[in-house]
Amino acid sequence: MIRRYVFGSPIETDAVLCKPEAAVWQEGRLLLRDNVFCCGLKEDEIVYGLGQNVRGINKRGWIYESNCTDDPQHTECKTSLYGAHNFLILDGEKKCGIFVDTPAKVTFDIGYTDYEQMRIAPATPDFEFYLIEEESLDGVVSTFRKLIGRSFIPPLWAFGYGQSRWGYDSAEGVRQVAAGYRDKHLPIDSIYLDIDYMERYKDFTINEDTFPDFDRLIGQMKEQGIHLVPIIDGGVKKEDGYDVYEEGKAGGYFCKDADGEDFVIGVWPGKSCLPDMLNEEAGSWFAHKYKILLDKGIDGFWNDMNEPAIFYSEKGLREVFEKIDEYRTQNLDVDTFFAFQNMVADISSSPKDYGAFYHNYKGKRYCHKEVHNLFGYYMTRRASEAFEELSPKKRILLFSRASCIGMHRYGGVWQGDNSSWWSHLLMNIRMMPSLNMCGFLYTGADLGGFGDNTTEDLLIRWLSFGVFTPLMRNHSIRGTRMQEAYRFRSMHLMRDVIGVRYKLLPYLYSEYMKAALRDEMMFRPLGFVYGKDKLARRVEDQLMLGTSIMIAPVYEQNAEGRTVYFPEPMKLIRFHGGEIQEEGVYPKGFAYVEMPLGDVCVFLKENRILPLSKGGENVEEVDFEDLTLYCFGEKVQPYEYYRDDGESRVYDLKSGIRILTV
Ligand code: MIG
Repeated sequence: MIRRYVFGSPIETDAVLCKPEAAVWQEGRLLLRDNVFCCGLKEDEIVYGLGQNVRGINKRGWIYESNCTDDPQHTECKTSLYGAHNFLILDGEKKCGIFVDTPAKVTFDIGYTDYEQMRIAPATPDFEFYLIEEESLDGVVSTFRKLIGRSFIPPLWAFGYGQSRWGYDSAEGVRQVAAGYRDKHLPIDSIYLDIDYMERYKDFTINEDTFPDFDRLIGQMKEQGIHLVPIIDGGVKKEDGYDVYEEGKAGGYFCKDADGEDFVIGVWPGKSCLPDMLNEEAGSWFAHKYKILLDKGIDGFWNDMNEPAIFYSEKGLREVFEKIDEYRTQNLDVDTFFAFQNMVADISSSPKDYGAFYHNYKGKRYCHKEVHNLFGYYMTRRASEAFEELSPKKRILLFSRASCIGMHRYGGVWQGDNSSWWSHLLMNIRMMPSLNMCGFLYTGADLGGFGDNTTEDLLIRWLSFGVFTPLMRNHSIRGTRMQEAYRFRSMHLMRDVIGVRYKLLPYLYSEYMKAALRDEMMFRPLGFVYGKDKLARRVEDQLMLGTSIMIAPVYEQNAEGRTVYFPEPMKLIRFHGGEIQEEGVYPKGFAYVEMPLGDVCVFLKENRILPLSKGGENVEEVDFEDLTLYCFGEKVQPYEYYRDDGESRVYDLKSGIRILTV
């Protein structure tokens, strides 16, 4: 059951495709006071959702904000990351979903001020509010997902392993990475190009000095079964003679300040302008520039800096310099020193700047701050819509850093600038189901960690979880320890682990596609499946993956195994040294399971089938028909195995699904 309420005059986000008729607000469990929705939370009530955010799968006990933010310090004290995902689920006696549809900020106080209270506060009085009630948690999710439309479907090759780094600054460097993998028989399907490939960070250009003959590089990679995936940034360098800038200026495609002048910000290339992604004409103009790369044979992109990140605005910078001059002559004391210091530190992505430029969206002018959360969404949507036209037959890989519900139809998300910390591996695990609820199925984190130096064991453990995430990409920031798999002493373990991905691929793709086409989750918290089991509901570090298996990754330094909670009897399937070992059945309850570095363990449910392939060194090599079916139990249920060509844009559950039996 869905109820839709309209408050004030909301700005359309296009998050919901088919809107039920609006109802008149009636107080039930939720009370509305001064634009704040409040309700009590029962002692054992769990609150799920909010997509990409800090902290647990159960969001209770903290305060969150939906406010797309470029902040690379993903610490527990934060309240938002790159996405604005305003959907949550109350798992009390009744199961109830809540979606606040607005492009502006919303604050979710989920038992932070008072553990027994939830308060949802939209920043403006104009928004739509959806209440969903269903029998089960899965039911709430699928009703919500039907409302917001089918999730993005990437090409099959995008389920392969990818290597990335900010700092592959020449074609030669990229060739070395490819050779590093291929020579050592480490499986790989893609190499990502960060801003290094561009000429002075200009979108849709290629640095001719460091990447001469780019077309040849793409061809050489293709021959080795590797896709190159370039980055595209949200800001366009302001430079006379640069065709993208000139066209954007002439066409009036950039966001304007209050005086109607192009709003100038500083990002990677220095002074830049922001295409008005929300505007259909401007956004589509920008999106058609991807054709320059598509024409070269590129078939995947990642959209970055689209919160949008702003290092500084021209005006903000001027003000800071003026203020600094004032401070120069002062005796900086406890008040003035920190004010002085913060003034420079707070110059980036400042609320002041977000309030200083405008969009032309659906025929109206809006200040950016009113529609802030739509920028990354629309950048990605416009690109995706252009791809349908430019590549009608072939799917194109696309994922974004900033997002908002609605964008899930057009692309995936990566989880942004995490760090090489064990706690961020755990955060990656927890974010998967939360994002799935909100429609984001194609997602993953920077494996090994983006910021700070990784370690061999952290990378192996992170890859051992990454083998399950649809986006499986190792990425890191320049200046840190290199983290390509071939650089480590235990390269053979990396090979084993990455190899597991390719054995799992038929199952993963099948589960992904069923989740997408049926509006379901691929990763579920245990409480979704074992809702009556009090212990299962509290598990925050194990996940159900599809219909057949549970996973319980190791996320602690020096651990040689871990305690696993079994909500029902399950059989351990262990990937070890390139082999697949069937081990014992664990009864319901807790058990310590040995998981030495390099082993990947999955736990198979009774009477379910896990199909595994023989693997391969890239997706193309995997034989999706030559499967071994693993199972145990007396009444093994048939497995719905989904397959398609992995490339065309026609999806059909009926013709795609085949029943596997033992
Ligand atoms: O502000 O392009 O999240 O993945 O390597 C840094 C450089 C800009 C942020 C992305 C990261 C990428 C980096 N970018």
